[in-house]
Amino acid sequence: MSIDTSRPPEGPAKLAADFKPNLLLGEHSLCPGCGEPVALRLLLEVLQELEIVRRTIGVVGHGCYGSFVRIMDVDVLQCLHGRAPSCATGIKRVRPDVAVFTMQGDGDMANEGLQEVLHAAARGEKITCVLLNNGVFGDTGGQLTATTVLGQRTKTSLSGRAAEEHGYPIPVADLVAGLRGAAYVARGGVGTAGGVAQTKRMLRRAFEAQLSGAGFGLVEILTMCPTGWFVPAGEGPDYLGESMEKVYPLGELISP
Ligand SMILES: Cc1ncc(C[n+]2csc(CCOP(=O)(O)OP(=O)(O)O)c2C)c(N)n1
Ligand code: SF4
Ligand SMILES: [Mg+2]
Repeated sequence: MSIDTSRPPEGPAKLAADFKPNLLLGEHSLCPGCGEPVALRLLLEVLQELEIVRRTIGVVGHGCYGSFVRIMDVDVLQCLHGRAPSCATGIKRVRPDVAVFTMQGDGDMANEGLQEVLHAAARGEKITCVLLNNGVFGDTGGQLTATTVLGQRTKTSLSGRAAEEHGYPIPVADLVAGLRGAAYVARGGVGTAGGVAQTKRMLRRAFEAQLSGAGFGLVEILTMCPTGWFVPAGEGPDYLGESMEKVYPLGELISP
């Protein structure tokens, strides 16, 4: 099918055209229906709207989102799996004038480096951690992570996660919200239009909390991984709502 580019686009195509991705250097290479590019877009929009693009440094972990370092026009470094909050701590302490964020998956943050984010929050580091939670190690083929919900099928729990065998899922945002040094903690999701708008507001508030010196911020974002979930791309948002959102309710847990 050929696309008539002489006419203004409608609907979702218009939404995409209206976005002036001057912070995006190219197309992402993630799967159709993946939620992580949506989260990236929200993050970039917030940096633009707060006018802090040129004084922001990101620290990216390892997962499918790791490839974003090639297409985002923001200063970023990629660190060892799970270690982003410590790298971000170092950057922020040396450069307190910049805004520092991490972008990590659930495998990266909750499996490989849970102590990192907990200690950074307990220390009250003035950084913003962004957790892209899809309940699987997406990049390595869809294995179970610490956030996989009970009953969820993954490559390493083909009959569904069972508490007796695999233990219970870890609610990262709830853990962090219980620590004194945390100033802003919220959980959003990109499975619905309302969730996308809410998540963007959360990201904005988290950066505002950092910029005002209030303390540590975490925004957990539930993202679709249709490939790892064994569902067609178009069914990812429904699956997200029926599985993960039931276990991980959306909303702000603490705010300044
Ligand atoms: C120390 C170490 N262990 C394991 C790996 C392999 N590895 C690379 S990406 C990845 C999956 C990350 O999953 P997640 O953070 O949830 O991101 P997603 O791919 O789901 O977006 C793993 C296990 C690695 N690179 N380094
Ligand atoms: S495997 Fe999952 S997280 Fe990775 S790009 Fe595909 S849909 Fe996204
Ligand atoms: Mg993951």
